[in-house]
Amino acid sequence: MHTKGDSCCCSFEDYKLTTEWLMNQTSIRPKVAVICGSGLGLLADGVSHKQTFRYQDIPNFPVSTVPGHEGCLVFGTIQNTPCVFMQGRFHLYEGYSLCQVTFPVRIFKLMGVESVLVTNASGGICPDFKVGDIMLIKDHINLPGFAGQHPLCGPNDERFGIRFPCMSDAYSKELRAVAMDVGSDLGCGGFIREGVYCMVSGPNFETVAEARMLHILGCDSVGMSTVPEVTVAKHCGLRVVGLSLITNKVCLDYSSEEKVNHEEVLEIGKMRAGVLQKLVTTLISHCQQSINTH
Ligand SMILES: *[C@@H]1O[C@H](CO)[C@@H](O)[C@H](O)[C@H]1NC(C)=O
Ligand SMILES: CC(=O)N[C@H]1CO[C@H](CO)[C@@H](O)[C@@H]1O
Repeated sequence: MHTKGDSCCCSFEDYKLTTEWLMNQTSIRPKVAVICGSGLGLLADGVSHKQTFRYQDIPNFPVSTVPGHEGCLVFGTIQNTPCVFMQGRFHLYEGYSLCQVTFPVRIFKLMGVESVLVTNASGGICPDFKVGDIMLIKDHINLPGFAGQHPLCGPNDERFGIRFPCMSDAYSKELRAVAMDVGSDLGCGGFIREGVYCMVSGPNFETVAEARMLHILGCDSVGMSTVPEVTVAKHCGLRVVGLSLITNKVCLDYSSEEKVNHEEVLEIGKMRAGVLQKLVTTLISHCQQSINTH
């Protein structure tokens, strides 16, 4: 068992116990897991045969503390595809260790999940991006990882994956293409983009100088999540697709009077909730089909 702020890793037995507990409580065997970002918890509303577990009731699960993050695992089916939604995730800035942040991903793996869909709100750095754009994550920069804050540091458990995993293709090219097609079919081609997501630890938003640095480094958007979960998912062989909703423009200019705030992030999340829900729903069934045809 882990405590908040502790850097300890969970043992395989901890992951197994949580998995077994959940599999005892639900007969749903999810194939797709969706991690819902800030203000995007409503994505689980379209689920049938819904079964909800509060994080606090699940053995070993960390508990979420951010407003707008509900803190539940929702099991159910979407167009006959069994899936699990994580409503509310764990952030480094809350004081969780990266083992805790990524704990649910390994539970998903042990439950038989094959694809993970991550969503997040992020700040747009690419000057062409507009508020409300949906960015398909093509690649990422793990800035905390550069400084040793990496979820795979420590003894490697081969039951999950190899010591030195490849990260150059973390975001499934195939699923990105599917997402692009689905997006245009839904008539949102105009605001679906592709780009590089950069993770910072937060909790403060970037300074102007930091934002300029990220721009120079090739980042198209910046946020405080997603990368640890994706890294652990890729390590254990899960397919990943990442959608980042651009909820604000990061300020690259000292003369600008605009200030970003958390309420704004939640507001834009609500505005695009409908479109994102359709996109996610359609993607889920495509994830499943493309696995079945492999
Ligand atoms: C799951 O159910 C089995 C059979 O009832 C029981 O033996 C086991 O202790 C349960 N495991 C957990 C973690 O609840
Ligand atoms: C869910 C999540 O991690 N959201 C974060 C994504 O990035 C924005 C912008 O930096 C943060 O405010 C959110 O907390």
